[in-house]
Amino acid sequence: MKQLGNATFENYVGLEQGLSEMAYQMVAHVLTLGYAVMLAGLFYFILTIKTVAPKYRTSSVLSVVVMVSAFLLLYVQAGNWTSSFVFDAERGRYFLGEGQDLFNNGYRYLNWLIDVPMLLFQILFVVSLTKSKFSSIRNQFWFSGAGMIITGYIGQFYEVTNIYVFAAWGAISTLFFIHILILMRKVITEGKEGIPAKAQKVLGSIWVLFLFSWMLYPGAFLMPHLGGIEGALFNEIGIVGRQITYTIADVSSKVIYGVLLTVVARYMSLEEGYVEGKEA
Ligand code: RET
Repeated sequence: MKQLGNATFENYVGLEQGLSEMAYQMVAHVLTLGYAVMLAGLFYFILTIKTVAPKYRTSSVLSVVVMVSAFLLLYVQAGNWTSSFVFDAERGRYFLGEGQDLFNNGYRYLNWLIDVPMLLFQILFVVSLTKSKFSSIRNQFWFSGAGMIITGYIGQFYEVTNIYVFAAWGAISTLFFIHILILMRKVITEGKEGIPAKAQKVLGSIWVLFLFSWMLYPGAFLMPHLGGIEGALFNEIGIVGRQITYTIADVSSKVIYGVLLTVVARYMSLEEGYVEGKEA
């Protein structure tokens, strides 16, 4: 019998049922789409930096940091996928390759360890807090951001071998997540005070986008058990579903979020009389 240790469910499916051509390719393609979008976003944030007043530019710089790290890690994640599974012509399916690396989503988690604090920090350079202290919110964002990711990272190793350990780490991670949601709501509510109506509207959309996109991550974490424990999604549908979910979440929480923050900063810059190219 083969021993897969703490491998994630993708490997168990790849060992026993194998993957169809369509499932294997859809994952390869969606991972490639993910890093391609990050590269495109990188250019967007560099090229639009001068459309906002200097005090808002740290937000664009942080988006650049996020794009570079996400591009590299998603590129490696895609390589991990294509090297883990090998096509078996006799059975007409892809199976876990003999002597190859196993597949693990850990690259993503370590990417989030950089990106989550950056994304949370970023909004503080666009909005002005009316009651809360910048340093206090920043430190709480970083503390809970890192806590959420590290506990989730440990948990994901147990998704097949020990569902209780998996659930326990997931629950601790969720507590940090709730703390982040409360903080973000506060930041957006305070940030809306006294800014132009158009900017207020976009900030409102940022809150909705934030809620939607960040909730997708725990969904993808739970994916193999969403159709019942080792149930209806413990197969290639769950595998493809997980990578599509992660990709939608990544594009929304990093790229679209950054674009919307640039739009808010642009409205505020115009309101403050900033004219592109005419800097003091
Ligand atoms: C985990 C573990 C299970 C419980 C929860 C999680 C939340 C993850 C989140 C990740 C956000 C990542 C982002 C990355 C952008 O680069 C860790 C899956 C609640 C919310 C925004």
